Amino acid sequence: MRFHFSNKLLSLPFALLVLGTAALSLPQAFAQNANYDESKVPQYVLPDPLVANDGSKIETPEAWKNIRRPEILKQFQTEMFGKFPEADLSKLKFEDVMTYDKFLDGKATVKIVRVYFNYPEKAPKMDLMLVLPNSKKDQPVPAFLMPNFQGLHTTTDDVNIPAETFEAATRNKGKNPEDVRGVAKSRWAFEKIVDAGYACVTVYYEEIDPDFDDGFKNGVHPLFTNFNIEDGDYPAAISAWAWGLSRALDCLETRPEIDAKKVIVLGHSRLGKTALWCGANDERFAGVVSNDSGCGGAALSRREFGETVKSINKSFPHWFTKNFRAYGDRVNDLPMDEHELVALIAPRPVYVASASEDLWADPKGEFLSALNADPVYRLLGTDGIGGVTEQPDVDTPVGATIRYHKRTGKHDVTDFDWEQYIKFADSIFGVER
Ligand code: GTR
Repeated sequence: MRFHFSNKLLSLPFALLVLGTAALSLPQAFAQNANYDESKVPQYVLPDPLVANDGSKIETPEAWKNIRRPEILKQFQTEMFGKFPEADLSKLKFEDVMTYDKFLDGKATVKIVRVYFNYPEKAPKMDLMLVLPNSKKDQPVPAFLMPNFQGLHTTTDDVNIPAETFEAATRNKGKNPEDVRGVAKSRWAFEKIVDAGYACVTVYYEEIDPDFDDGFKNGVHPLFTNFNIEDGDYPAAISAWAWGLSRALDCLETRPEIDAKKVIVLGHSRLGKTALWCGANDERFAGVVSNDSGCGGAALSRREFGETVKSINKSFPHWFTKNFRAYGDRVNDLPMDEHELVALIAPRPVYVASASEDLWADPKGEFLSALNADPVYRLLGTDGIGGVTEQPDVDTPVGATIRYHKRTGKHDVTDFDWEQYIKFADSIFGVER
């Protein structure tokens, strides 16, 4: 980056601002200069999920299913995330790698199952870590599927969990794998999950597609042979990660330990965007949880509060399609907005969660997406967001088939979040406690 200063411009505050900003990463600089003032949110009109492209009203579940849902799905594919490729299931192979039945002082068994996407080629592959409740041995259990950010062994201090997936970790380059063992453990409430009778399945997301802009050459992208990288709707990184999670479900469908009709896909932050997109495309998932997914996830693009379409495309060009970049200065021209991403999950239960200090992800915009998906959920015969009309106070979960909370605190996944997701799963699967 080069700066040209005229003498007139080079005032001390300006120079400090430029130097200060130059020392920051691109996302940090955007975050510092973003709008966090509710009174500056522009006027906007949301696209109506129940009005078809030709202007006709969608009044029946059949019309939603056959006309409107495909239209909205196509808008997200074309303008935002890219296509969601079909899988060549004949190329998938699953291999048991490890079983360890003394996890959590014997409360749980960890199984690691390797998924080859393109067998007999050994790469790319991903390792799924299944944390299974020993109290439910010999019976299939419902599961949360949640990708992790830094490798399987960062979810726990237990040295029996191998650090192999670390190799793929672009985030961890140059570090000793053991130095990051357990660094993310506060995000993984394994004990609460297995105590409640659920399994938790995780995969290191960069095994599916490394998270940097390499022109879509690495990860699973070489398998997307039916698509042209130059096309504006080429499946970008979020589509690739979501596609990988669908392949994880393919694998879980073969596992006697898991009730694959009862899998909830859950993700935090960029992986919350991924969970929403995965659940929108893959209707086998019984429910979806978006934890602090923000811009490109649950937050409405038109609010331009916190992270914006313009800044996210500059910071992370590889997450979205080329077509999405054109909307940076004209979000109102997007044919869709993020409430319709939530609506694509209908009638299946969805949970949108925010954190009070996570203004970058626009908690209010996340809530408004959940709220504005309600008409679709109601048309499909569910109780939608359960009559909620206002964003609730902190730490007050609300809703019905669509749920929402704003937890006190920062951008993170905490025990409070997990307690709500377990209750959400209980309600979906009819578990009484
Ligand atoms: C931020 C990005 C967000 C969110 C987050 C994350 O830098 O701006 O959209 O995805 O990263 O995934 O941790």
